[in-house]
Amino acid sequence: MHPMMKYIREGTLPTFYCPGCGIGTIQNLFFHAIDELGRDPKTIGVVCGIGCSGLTLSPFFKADTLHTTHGRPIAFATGLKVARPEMEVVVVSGDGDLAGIGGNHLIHAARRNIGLKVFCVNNRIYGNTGGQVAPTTPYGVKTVTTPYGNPEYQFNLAELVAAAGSCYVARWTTDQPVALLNSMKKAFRLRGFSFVEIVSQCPTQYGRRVGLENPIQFLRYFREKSVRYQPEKAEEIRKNLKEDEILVGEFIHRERKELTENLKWLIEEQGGKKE
Ligand SMILES: Cc1ncc(C[n+]2csc(CCOP(=O)(O)OP(=O)(O)O)c2C)c(N)n1
Ligand SMILES: [Mg+2]
Repeated sequence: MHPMMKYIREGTLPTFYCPGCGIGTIQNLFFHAIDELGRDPKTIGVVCGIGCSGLTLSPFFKADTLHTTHGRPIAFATGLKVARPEMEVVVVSGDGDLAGIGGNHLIHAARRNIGLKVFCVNNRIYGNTGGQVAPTTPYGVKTVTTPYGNPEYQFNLAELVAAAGSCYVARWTTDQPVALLNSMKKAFRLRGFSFVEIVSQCPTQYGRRVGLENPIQFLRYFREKSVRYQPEKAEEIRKNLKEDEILVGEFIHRERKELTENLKWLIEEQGGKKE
């Protein structure tokens, strides 16, 4: 038996993903991350949104997985973390779910520094619903809803969440599995809000519209276009970054007191006091 099968809920394989989808790599890395950390799935609560990426861990992961509504996994996860602060609460969902309809929840969770581990699968499109434009779709790309090319500019998710106050922010593509695995593990070790943006290939809905319908070719594209972030050269790297290049690396790693710790202090230390 495959060593990761112990984490898979019976009857859920094979997955329903298109051939060459990046989500398989992400599932594999997630299971390796908890395995290497020796985590008991009973201590992890997973909250999922709607979309192909929203299904990364639900129904597959044999743990408490809460499948919620489109755009709302962070809101549900906030409730879970506040009610059960000892749980490690993980949110896995897509760019459309977390940054489109759910964008406000994302930035406020980062600002509050609630201890969620958010893994955002950014395939730059609404994949599940047939390839509509997302707030992460690059300028000029043709989608179902932008047949003449996207007239808008995309969000830089990692920088958005870093500016909002996240304790840990990293971005990798599915072509950097070891670095991505390490970032997932780091997110598990940290108490505060952690955000890992995973730029992933969607050969079916995104790739075929930009000439990357072959998944191998897609991964090669990620390799060629990835530029490694170095904090000591941040300004120079950002200045020289081309429109189509992908800045990858760890952008933020800082400690701040986490929201449920602040709430505990409020209840225990201040709860009995009255003005
Ligand atoms: C309130 C609501 N609006 C719209 C939808 C339709 N819908 C389902 S998934 C989705 C987009 C998902 O995109 P993303 O989060 O990027 O996931 P992907 O499928 O690309 O992995 C949309 C618009 C919905 N289910 N609920
Ligand atoms: Mg998407």
